[in-house]
Amino acid sequence: MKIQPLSPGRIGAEISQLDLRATTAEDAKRIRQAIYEHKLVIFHGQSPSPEEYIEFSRKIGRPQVYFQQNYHHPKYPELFVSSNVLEDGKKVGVSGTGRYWHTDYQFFQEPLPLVMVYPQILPTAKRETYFIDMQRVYEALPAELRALVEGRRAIQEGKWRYKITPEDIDKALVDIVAAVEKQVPAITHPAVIEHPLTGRKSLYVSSGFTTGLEGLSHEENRALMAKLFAFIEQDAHVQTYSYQPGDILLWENRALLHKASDNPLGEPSKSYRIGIYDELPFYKS
Ligand code: AKG
Repeated sequence: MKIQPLSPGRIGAEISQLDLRATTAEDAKRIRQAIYEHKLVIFHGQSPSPEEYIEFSRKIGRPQVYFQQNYHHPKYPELFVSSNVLEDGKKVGVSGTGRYWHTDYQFFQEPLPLVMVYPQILPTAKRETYFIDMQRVYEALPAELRALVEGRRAIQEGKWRYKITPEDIDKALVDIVAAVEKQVPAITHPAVIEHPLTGRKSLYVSSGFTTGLEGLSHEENRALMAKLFAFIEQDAHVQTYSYQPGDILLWENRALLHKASDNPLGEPSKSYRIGIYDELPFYKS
């Protein structure tokens, strides 16, 4: 197995000379080290079956079963399915996920440390994932913004990203929102987190889930969030990955924000995602 960092300044490393199906315990250990070091690892030319893909995730950590069932593959609950392709005339998973800046499960007390994406059907127009390195963003944060976030807790809310399901038909929006709020109430995490192994600090906010900082007024938060997200999401911070058939990406949510590309022509698109717990605290407390 060979680990080759991308060119200087780029996030990630390519891992070659490995068939994921034959990953040994020693390979898995090196892959995990590479994730903590490079934040993103890229495998090319892979073709594991769903069972083999899940088996690989078990070598890296503990695969997650997503909290909402409508995202699950009907046979393999560990597979979070993003697909607009009917199978046997039936909808499978959710058609298009994560098309906004976020980091997975940020609105849970226990966020998801690692995530892996394996596209099954690539639309021809584009299939990309965009990344922002929040460790570098933290280091580059202007002093004025840094002073505002340092030592504060950020409010994280998942409810605005809830996807309407067939069971919601005939329900009032106010009742749907109340039910989602009950399931995923707003929570807080430190606005700046420290990596449990490397000690590197990340700015842990996203325009997808973060609605403000605790202790600030609504108006102060509106102004601050607009400034923060404009700084974070500037083009110079964004790295694009364009998928080729057989690619699998695995990255660390402690360090990176990500966003999936949209599908402008509505072409067939399908991906299997697996969230992975690495059994480390998400951040140093
Ligand atoms: C998500 O499902 O949360 C994602 O962001 C997936 C990213 C991708 O599929 O490109």
